[in-house]
Amino acid sequence: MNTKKILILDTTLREGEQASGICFSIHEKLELIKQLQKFGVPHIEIGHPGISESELALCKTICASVSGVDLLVHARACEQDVLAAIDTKAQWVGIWASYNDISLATKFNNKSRAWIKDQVYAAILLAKKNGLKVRFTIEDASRTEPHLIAELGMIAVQAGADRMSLADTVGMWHPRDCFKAVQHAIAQFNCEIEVHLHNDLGLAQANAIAAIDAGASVIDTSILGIGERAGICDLFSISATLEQFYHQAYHWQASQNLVQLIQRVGGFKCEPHHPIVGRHVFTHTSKYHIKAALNNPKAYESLNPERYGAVRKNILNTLERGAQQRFHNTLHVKKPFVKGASELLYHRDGVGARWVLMDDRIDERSSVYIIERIFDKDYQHEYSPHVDKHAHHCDSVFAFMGNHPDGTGLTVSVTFGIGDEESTEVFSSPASVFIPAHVIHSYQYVQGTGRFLNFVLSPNYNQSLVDTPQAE
Ligand code: HCA
Ligand code: CU
Repeated sequence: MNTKKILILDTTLREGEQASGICFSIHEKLELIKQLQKFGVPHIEIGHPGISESELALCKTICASVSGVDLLVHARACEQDVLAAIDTKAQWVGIWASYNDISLATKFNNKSRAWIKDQVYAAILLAKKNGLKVRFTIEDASRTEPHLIAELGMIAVQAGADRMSLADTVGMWHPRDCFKAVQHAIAQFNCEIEVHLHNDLGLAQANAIAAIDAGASVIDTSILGIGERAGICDLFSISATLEQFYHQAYHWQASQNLVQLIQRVGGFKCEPHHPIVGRHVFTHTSKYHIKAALNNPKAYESLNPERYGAVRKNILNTLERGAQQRFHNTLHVKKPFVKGASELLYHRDGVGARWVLMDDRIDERSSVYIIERIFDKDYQHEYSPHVDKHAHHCDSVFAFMGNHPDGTGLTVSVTFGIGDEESTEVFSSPASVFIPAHVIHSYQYVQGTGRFLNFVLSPNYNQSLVDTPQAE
């Protein structure tokens, strides 16, 4: 059995942010790092400082305020990106380049391999001269011929790279081929080997295990596997597997906090059947299973829920086929309530009454927040704005309905964006406005009577809020 230390490098903050619709604020990145550290992740990739001044500032702040974990920043093989990486004071820079024909044609404007080699050599040298540890990634390694991997890898080693990473950028490796590529790399490069594996075929973790068996010692993960397209290896599944088969240990009491946090700041839900951390993965449901598991849980369990801070449940599936029964068991009629703005960030009590129609207080199972504001008389003259600009991690909707039978009767304005990008539009009801996640917005009552409905795809309004620039 392999007893050497396998390092998890979590890249939720860089790769994870390349998942559709995800963009973390600085506070969220810091909170994610804190929780990842509690779980026992020793190495964290935090972002790509070369892409903009604001990204650089963000990485600098993180490096200045985080300790006890090795931080890595991502950089293309060019001077500008490496200088930005040096500026952040991170311990590690992850420099990357691709080298196969399709990359030359689509990413490098048909530049020559000699040119790429020069870029890589100079970038690594610059980073090393400035005291950084260097991971060099061969992007798209899975579609790169072995002799090309060897050629570019040797340049990186000669320039002083401390670790070589092979990326299955498009998620097409068979574990057998991944094994071979890592084996070659170990033989050729005489340094630590890392793997970055995309999950397009659902094989990311199988490839990770093949890579470890071939000698790789660093595995890239993200929380729940988020990343470009189908994402990469999931932190929890990999950690549990490393515990089970490779003598590693993690602090599972921190896992549910991580799940809650990524759901909130990522604006998505963990699948109930997600390995280790999903809410149904330690529940036995069929009669036969429950009976045996009551005798001895091992009858139907390979993993002990206690190890993962979870609780075993036996919930007999009494549902009969068809919706009737299902609704009967789960439907509860609850009372909405009137509530002032005091409970909401960025709000003040403006004109009109405000009802909470649904949230996690009305029904703890709710996945939506709905409020209604009723303008029962014309408030034109006493109007004062009652909501500042804000943004949610999730999509939301404004709906305006006037009191006339055809929905007319209410005039409002909606503002999107901030600074130079701000725009305001005044319009008459009936009107519905879809607000994508992360778009900064607010609305104002102008005149008339009617009602305003706000649907937010989160069970809790305050938790759905992104830290907006004005709020910092
Ligand atoms: C990217 C591609 C990458 C890089 C991996 C790495 C990949 O930059 O978006 O530098 O370790 O999958 O190849 O994520
Ligand atoms: Cu990637």
